[in-house]
Amino acid sequence: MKKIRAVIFCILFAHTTFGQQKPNVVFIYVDDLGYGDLSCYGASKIKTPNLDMLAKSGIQFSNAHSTSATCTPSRYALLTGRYPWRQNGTEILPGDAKLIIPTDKTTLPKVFQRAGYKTGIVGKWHLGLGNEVEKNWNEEIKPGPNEVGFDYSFIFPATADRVPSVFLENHNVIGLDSSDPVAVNYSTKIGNEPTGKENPELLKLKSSPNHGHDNTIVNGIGRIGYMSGGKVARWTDEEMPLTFLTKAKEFINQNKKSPFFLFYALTEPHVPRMPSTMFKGKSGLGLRGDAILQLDWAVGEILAQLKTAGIEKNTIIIFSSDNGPVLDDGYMDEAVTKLNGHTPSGPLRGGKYSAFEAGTRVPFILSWPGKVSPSVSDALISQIDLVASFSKLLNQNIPAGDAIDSENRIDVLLGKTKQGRNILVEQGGALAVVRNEWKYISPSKGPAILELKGIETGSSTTAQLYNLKEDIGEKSNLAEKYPEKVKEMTLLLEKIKQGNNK
Ligand code: NG6
Ligand code: CA
Repeated sequence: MKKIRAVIFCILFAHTTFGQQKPNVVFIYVDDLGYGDLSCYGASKIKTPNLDMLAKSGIQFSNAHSTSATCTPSRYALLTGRYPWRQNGTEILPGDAKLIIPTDKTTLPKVFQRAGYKTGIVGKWHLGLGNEVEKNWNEEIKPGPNEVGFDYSFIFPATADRVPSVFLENHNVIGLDSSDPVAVNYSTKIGNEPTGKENPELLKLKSSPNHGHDNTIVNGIGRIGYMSGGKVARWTDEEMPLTFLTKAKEFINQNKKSPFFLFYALTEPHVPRMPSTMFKGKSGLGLRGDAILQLDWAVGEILAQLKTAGIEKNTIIIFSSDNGPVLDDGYMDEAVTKLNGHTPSGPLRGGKYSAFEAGTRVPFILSWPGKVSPSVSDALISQIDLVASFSKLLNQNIPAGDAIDSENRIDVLLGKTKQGRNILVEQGGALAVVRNEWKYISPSKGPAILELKGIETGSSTTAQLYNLKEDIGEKSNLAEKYPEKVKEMTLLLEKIKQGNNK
């Protein structure tokens, strides 16, 4: 009898929490989009109607963060629930790197798998593939996304500006031709194809001086790293949005009857910005602005697809970015010259690569039609919290020692409370820790300004202390005024580094 009662309770509980079925989750992750890049976040020189609509129908967060100001560490943290600086080798990876996510630990997609979901990733990966740097790209490559929790994967290995410029579906490069094998090298030139350095006249998008991006030319664009072979396999940048969108839509359609988790990782507006014809010139802000219009369009297409599949009411959509904005990140694409007064960082200081707020404070929108009421939330929240939060929502236990930095904040995510984290570590060149309104940036040796990119890194050999409540632009360093606070925050950061934060 007791058992029957428990079963009935479980059914009722599941019913009230989820309605008919567990909700699908689509996580849309864009690349290098800044806090001020969307019109719903205050941009006036660019209009992003689809994201504005998503924000209006859901919760728009004003204090949400990636863990880091670059891609690989942010993605590592999002998937593992561990701060990336706890593990060596989590910095920006080359395109031939080996997998850095452990295959035997809890990951975000594994949480969904354990709860009976079908899981898929479509888009940018940048977390390494296989067990070796020197690998044969013409054979099965594993471990990779499929071994860390994704039932289905359609990815490119690293960044759009790094070779190999090919897609992989599950374990294989798409479009392989045994008579033209793919080879990759990050230290010496291979094959006899032109490079951006030797033949700059062949480039349709010029590389910025002194940034690199002048190795093998693929589709008229100089890349980081050398590749040879795979002529048929190579991507066309202008087609990439449609390629990823089509795969994402297929995944949604194929899994519409079972709950699914889709990680849709767009490359926009990361360099090289080479949007498809229908967006070129449309923003008036150069190719970076056009790429933002393109990603907004892709979001609209996903919303439409969910509607067509009849599952829009039972799908949680989360939209965010892996790090803050940069204008010149290696190509002369008019991002700087046609900025036209647009402010990618909004009111924040810094940008991509920076320990100042613009490095990690990013757009973050969650919508769940009918379940989550529209609102804005200033709760402090991190992408690292998704592992613990979805574990809670789906009643999954996290084995001891896994996802140690992830906090269950599902009530914040679903708008039931605005009481978010009290403490968060942010990673630029330096580590910073935030507690309530205080932010402390630890002393570090890196350059204060990345001259080529025009970004303030937040690095300084002396301590910095800011009051984010009064000074969101981090203009006034209060370290000398409040030495006790500096001491307290220094100790706090040390404690978290030692793993004593729980
Ligand atoms: C940098 C690249 C930059 C970009 C970045 C990765 C140079 C000079 N710059 O090293 O162009 O690719 O790495 O961006 O090589 S991220 O968003 O994937 O972290
Ligand atoms: Ca990025």
